Amino acid sequence: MRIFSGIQPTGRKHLGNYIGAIRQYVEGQERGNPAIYCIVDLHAITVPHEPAALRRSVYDTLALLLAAGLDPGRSILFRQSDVHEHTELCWLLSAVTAYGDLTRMTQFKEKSQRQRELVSAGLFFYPVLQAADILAYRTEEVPVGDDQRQHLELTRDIAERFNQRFGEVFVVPRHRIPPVGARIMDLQDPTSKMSTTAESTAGVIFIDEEPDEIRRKVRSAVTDPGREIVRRPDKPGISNLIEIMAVARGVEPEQVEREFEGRGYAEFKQAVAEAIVEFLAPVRQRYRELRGDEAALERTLAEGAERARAIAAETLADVRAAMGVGAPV
Ligand code: AQP
Repeated sequence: MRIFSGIQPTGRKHLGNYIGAIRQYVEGQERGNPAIYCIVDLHAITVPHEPAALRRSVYDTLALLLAAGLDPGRSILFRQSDVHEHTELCWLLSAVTAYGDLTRMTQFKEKSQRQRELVSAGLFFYPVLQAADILAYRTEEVPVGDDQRQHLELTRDIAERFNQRFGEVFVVPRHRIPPVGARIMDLQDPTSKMSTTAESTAGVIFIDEEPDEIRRKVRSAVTDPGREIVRRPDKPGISNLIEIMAVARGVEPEQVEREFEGRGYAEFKQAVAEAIVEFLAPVRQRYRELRGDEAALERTLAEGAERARAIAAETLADVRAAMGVGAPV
């Protein structure tokens, strides 16, 4: 079962990225699957960015993936812009992408509204490049958080439309969204997802956050009226903390609810904070060790790109042939 997923090199990664996505990447690898993980710098330039910071962020993200447990000996880790097949495939797929479908993408609507500067055409085209990333590897399973559900549906539609029109070239992939922790919410606004581009970082826990800062942020997390520690639609703050704690401790959310039945919010929050600190400590430690050696990180990316290119180039040759593009082979 081939697995593929992409992660943006945008700023510091947060607990939502870790629980919703990165944790699943490692599980995919541990299940013994051929897994490919791509740091999508070409997606990151769809919003205003600083060139030098983008370069550094690629290394930050790779160091984090390695610290979380990805092993370049077992999984392919590479930088998107090193494999040109992604951008070519993006253009070829545009021929079977419905403009109307792109206009319905909620992520574009949200992000374009928040943009103070230029709303780039790249931001609009983002899901087509994402489809190219996934389809280039004939991926079967895509581990992602819940916010990527709609983009994944579009990828499937594009693959199906292409296969119908030009013959069976693509595998139609399916998403893998975790049953618990698929949408970690902002601690200050538990009706919005924890996000890199949140207006304030007060409700965002970063993976490399100092333990005392984690404690402070969890202590001031918004909770709900009432006293019960249960997951319920009218208790988004407490529900979010229960899910976070369940994942951090590796137990079911029901177990957390049972343990804290009849106990107060303050005591619960303190326990949640300690669970997060413990959960992130080994990653934070390894991240610090790995981040310093940029030459080693660059070597890992270069090796990964070579292996990725070999797979993507084969798919591209089939796509070009099926579409009648380029010289006959
Ligand atoms: N809050 C979240 N809960 C669970 N999973 C999440 N993901 C993102 N936020 C949450 C998942 O993380 C993976 C990588 O996301 P990305 O490459 O889009 O990274 P990002 O842009 O830095 O993350 P954000 O926070 O999602 O940024 P904004 O909000 O600015 O777009 C994906 O699999 C995603 O589902």
